[in-house]
Amino acid sequence: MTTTTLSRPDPAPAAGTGPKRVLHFIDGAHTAGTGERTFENRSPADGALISTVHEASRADVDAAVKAARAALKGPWGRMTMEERAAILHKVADGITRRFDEFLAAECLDTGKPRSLASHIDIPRGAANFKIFADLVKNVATECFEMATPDGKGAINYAKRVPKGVIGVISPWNLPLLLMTWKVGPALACGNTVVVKPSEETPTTTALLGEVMNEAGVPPGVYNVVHGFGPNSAGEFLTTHPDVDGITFTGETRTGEAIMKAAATGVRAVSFELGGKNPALVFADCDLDKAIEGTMRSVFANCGQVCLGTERVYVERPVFDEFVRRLKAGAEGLRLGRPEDPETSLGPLISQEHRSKVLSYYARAALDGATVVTGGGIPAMPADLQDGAWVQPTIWTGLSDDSAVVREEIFGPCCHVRPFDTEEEAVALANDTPYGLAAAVWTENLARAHRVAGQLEAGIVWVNSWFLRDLRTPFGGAKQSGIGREGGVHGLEFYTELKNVCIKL
Ligand code: NAD
Ligand code: 6OD
Repeated sequence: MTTTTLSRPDPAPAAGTGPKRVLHFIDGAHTAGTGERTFENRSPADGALISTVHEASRADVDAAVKAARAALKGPWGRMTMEERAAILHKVADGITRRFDEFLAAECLDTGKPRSLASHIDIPRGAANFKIFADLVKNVATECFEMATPDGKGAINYAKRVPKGVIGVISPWNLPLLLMTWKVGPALACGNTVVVKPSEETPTTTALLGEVMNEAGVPPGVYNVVHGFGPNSAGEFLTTHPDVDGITFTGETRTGEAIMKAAATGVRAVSFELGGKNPALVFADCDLDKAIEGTMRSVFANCGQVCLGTERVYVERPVFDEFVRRLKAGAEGLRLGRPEDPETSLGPLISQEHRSKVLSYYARAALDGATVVTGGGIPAMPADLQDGAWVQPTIWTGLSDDSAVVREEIFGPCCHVRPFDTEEEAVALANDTPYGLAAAVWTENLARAHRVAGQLEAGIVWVNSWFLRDLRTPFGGAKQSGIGREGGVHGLEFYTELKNVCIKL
């Protein structure tokens, strides 16, 4: 393996310097690895080449896992919880100190508006380390005293120990946020990690390696390998026999493939998967709030949020007004470059994803939808012609069994359908194989409790969206996930519970 002395891959090439290389981060150093293949990272906004990314070979993944194993047994494993927590606070501070670099890198890779990433992605990247560093220090375990025949008794107490080397596979929609959402608790619990970020968004994982070194995280605790899924870094990592657990965020179908890989060696998995999330808008809601929240839940991050709304059910008396106002909101969105403060909607992540989203736009027309607004490719200025732009889109009139209403699209679009009774609304919302999130808009407190209790979802928002205390459980029901991360709930995956029985 060739280890370069490159201090870091510059995520935002300065004007005139051209695209950079993004390397793996193994055992505390950026490295090109042994893999002979590279791939291009292109801007979704204008198609320009951002960087050339090295693709990990099986040997590179093996080197990363070995480094993680050595660090687990070595310095990281020997530290006290307090020492590890103090270092993770420094990691969070390092992200905050280099906020602008992270922001530029994330916006370049994803095309998302700076206004969004500066409020959500980067602050949460830092918070994900602090919250779990603080949390693990306050977790109690159980203790039972028991009687024994000799009358002297015994004490049983449970102890949480790190699970080991954790494979982290993350998606492209909120790259730093979702990757650190796993790395934070994994490291706080004393594990070491090998991260395989999405091939679409490699840069902030590489930059985080720099921050880890600056914060004093020992080499080998945090490793990154780049590449794709099948027959590439993703598969090499999930099939590696020395990885103790795999935490994955991404599509449900990918989760199935990873679960098969994890079956060999009976490794634990934690999955945050896809969704087809409903919003229920009752006539007794505050319509201003419902419109504002639904606008965000449908169009934020160009609809590429797993928790986003793609199915809106509106009680008939307010249906026409709701559709009219949502249409006005969608048509008021400003598509543009991430750095333009006026931009409220960026592009989709790639041309490939745009083709998928546009295939649903075509399918909606074929299935007889009324296109309230959008439905195609927007006219963009000459310098953005090669970007992955789509129009924000609203449909009505589709049948409940249309693929557009049943399948996750992951684009800036939704179908709006009227309902007449609360019972009908709940049945429609639950008519999906997914169970990630739901939103309920009502001013009736009893109804809010009643409906939230019946919805089959990991999180139900009432009169809000994307609002969440990070100490709460996060995950999906049905095909939207396995397990819960967040708060103490993540400890079920990131630690092993050991019982110690002491005969007195
Ligand atoms: P994806 O499943 O295509 O890819 C996610 C990651 O898995 C990438 O790093 C990819 O390279 C890797 N991968 C793909 N095939 C693999 C394989 N066979 N073995 C190992 N790794 C493999 O998902 P995506 O397109 O990056 O993200 C969008 C999807 O993620 C949507 O379905 C969305 O709902 C879901 N998502 C869910 C949550 C959640 O919290 N539930 C959050 C964000 C995104
Ligand atoms: O907020 C989070 O912790 C989280 N996991 C959000 C997921 C968003 C999906 O795109």
